[in-house]
Amino acid sequence: MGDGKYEELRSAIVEYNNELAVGAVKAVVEQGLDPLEALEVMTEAIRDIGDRFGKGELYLPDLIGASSAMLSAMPIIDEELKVRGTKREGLGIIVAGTVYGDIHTIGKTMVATLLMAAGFTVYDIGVNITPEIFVDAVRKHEADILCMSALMTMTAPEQRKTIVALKEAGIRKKVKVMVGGSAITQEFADSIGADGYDPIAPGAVDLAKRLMGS
Ligand code: B12
Repeated sequence: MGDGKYEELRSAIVEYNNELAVGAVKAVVEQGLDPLEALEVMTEAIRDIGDRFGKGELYLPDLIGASSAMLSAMPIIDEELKVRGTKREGLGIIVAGTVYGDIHTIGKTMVATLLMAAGFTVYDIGVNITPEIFVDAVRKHEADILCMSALMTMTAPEQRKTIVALKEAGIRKKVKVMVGGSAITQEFADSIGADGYDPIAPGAVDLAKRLMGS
């Protein structure tokens, strides 16, 4: 993949340029190139950024910028995969979001980005997400894991409500639930019947792998 076909796409991620990322992925599709290769290029670029963040060479805004560029291009890749009838190989499908009443996005975006970089397919559905919207997203994307973030003591109970909503929708057994955010503790996670908790984003990746049995 070092033959330059995807150079613009790579640049879009490392330059945190959402518009360029969308344009580059559209060009990939128009040229009939492989959307899975494009995804791999973006994943490699974001992995580099994640590594440099880990070494202290880059900072949180870099991680968020790269993640935002990748996320803006993802719907086009997904659409093309659907058209081609291709199933994306990967570690698993994850729906991620911050709970209802809570607009803190940074930690959730970090977790989503690191999960993506690790090879999971991640649908980051944003912040202020109601239990109903979480349930719909889990159904729509046939998620293996639901990843919920909550930063405030006032919003932490929304994670419990979402787990109840998954049960009521009859899909609790089909999806693993992992929870986090600075308002959450292991004790709380256990008390609401979550499948896993971790206090830090890199731990979230190991946790997701464990939940997938890999
Ligand atoms: C930045 C910030 C904001 C920004 C958010 C910007 C944005 N777009 O995200 C703004 C200014 C908008 C904001 C608003 C508010 N905030 Co604020 N905010 C913060 C602050 C300073 C940092 C949060 C943050 O981004 N941390 C960095 C990230 C990387 O950490 P993190 O989210 O915890 O995520 C890490 C882990 O928790 C984990 N993780 C996260 N999610 C998940 C999920 C899973 C599954 C796993 C495994 C792990 C995991 O991985 C991440 C990386 O290690 C905190 C202070 C603090 N100590 O947390 C207050 C804080 C969270 N805010 C607080 C409050 C009260 C508010 C407001 C109500 C203030 C107000 N009066 O308006 C509003 C709430 C608005 C709303 N409805 O949500 C309180 C909450 C108190 C509480 N315990 O309930 C805090 C703790 C500040 C304080 N000490 O009072 N806030």
